[in-house]
Order: sequence, then C-alpha cells, then structure tokens
Amino acid sequence: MITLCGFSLSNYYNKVKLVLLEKGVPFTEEVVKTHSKDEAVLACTPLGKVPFIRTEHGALCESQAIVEYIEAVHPNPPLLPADPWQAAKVRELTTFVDLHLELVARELYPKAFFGGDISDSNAARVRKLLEKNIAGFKRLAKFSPYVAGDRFTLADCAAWVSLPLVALATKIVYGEDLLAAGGIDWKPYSKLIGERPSAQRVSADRKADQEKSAAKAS
Ligand SMILES: N[C@@H](CCC(=O)N[C@@H](CS)C(=O)NCC(=O)O)C(=O)O
Repeated sequence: MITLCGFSLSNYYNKVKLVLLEKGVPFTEEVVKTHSKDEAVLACTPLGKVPFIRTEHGALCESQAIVEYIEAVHPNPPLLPADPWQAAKVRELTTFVDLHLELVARELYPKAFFGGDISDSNAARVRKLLEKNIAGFKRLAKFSPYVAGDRFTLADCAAWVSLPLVALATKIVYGEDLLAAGGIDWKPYSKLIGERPSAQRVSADRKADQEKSAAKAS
C-alpha cells in the first residue's frame, strides 16, 4: 500500500492526496515535516521537501513524478486523456501552475503566511514575473469548466490546491489578488472542484489539522 508522507497544510501534498482519492487508491498517511535533517527522510526526499510516497518499490518524491506514477499504475478513472497530444496539453498546464505560478508566488509566503518579510525590490521583481506568468497561464487555461477543458484532469489537482494560495499571497503582500486582476476568475472554479468528495476530504483534513495546531499554539 502507498504511504503518503508530508502534512495536510501542504498544497503539493494535497495535490497527490486528491489524485489518490479521485482514483480510490488505498493509502495511509504519515506526518513528515519539511527541513528534516534525518538521514532516513533525506534518503526518500533528498531536498527535505514534501510530499513523498513510500511504495513496495521504495520512496518517490516530487509531486508530478508521484501523480504520473499513480496514473500509470491505476489508470482508472483516467486523469490524463488517452490522446497523447491532449495529455501533453494537460501536462503543459500543470507545469504552468506548479512552476510559473506557484513556485514564483512561493517567494511571497514568508511575508504572507509566516511572519517574515520580503524586500521592496524582491517584491517588485516577483510581481513583475507573476503578472507576466499569469497572462501566459490565461492564454492556456480553459475553465470550461475544468482548467484543461471539459474533463477533470491532473491539471485540476494542481490548480485547485495552488491557485487560491497564489491569490491569497498576492492579496496580502500587494493588497491585490493578482490572479483576479489578471482576469483569472478562480473562485467559482475553486468552488466547483471543492464540491467533489475528494476535495471535501482534503479540505476537511486540512481544517482539522489547522485547528489542532492552533489549539496547541494557544
Ligand atoms: N516541486 C515539489 C515542491 C514541493 C514543495 O515545495 N513542498 C513544500 C511544502 S508545500 C516544501 O517541502 N517546502 C520545504 C522546502 O522547500 O524546503 C513538488 O512538486 O513536490
């Protein structure tokens, strides 16, 4: 059985969890925090990032590699189109979300979510890049009603966990949701995906863990 390692506040952890739940793949969860110095953890995830999975073959990190593996081993229900071109278009969109939106916005998270700061020059640099990348994403994304078209795909698993974070982080740091400002109407999309049983479980688990950490901190 697959063990999903990480924690429920992580968007990439939830991307993988969504895929497992959508496919009805049995799995267990193991809490592993980031920045581990533990050799046993680094052997599974050499940069200490989460998520990673434990399988009968060994460990695997990087959410996209993980979800592609799950898709290959559990092809039903499919989260990638059978047509190679359409599948590539889904992967293209996923790359835009993970690499060109989320990874760039991640530079804002210390200030937005963790009481840290960002210099004015860095904030301006990130803003310029995000505005460019959001305009690029808008050219590709369909939202009809799913991000890659009329079917729920791996791209939705990436988009649903990360678009709200990009929106929130930019709203906090710049006073403006750069996704909405760039013409990405992500809220109704997020609501639509949020109605899926898989997404409801992911949200409920995250909320329960958030409440637990808040209670511990107080
Ligand atoms: N490219 C990685 C990104 C994973 C990632 O950045 N995870 C965050 C938690 S949401 C993390 O582990 N951060 C700690 C770090 O970057 O050292 C993936 O797709 O799995």
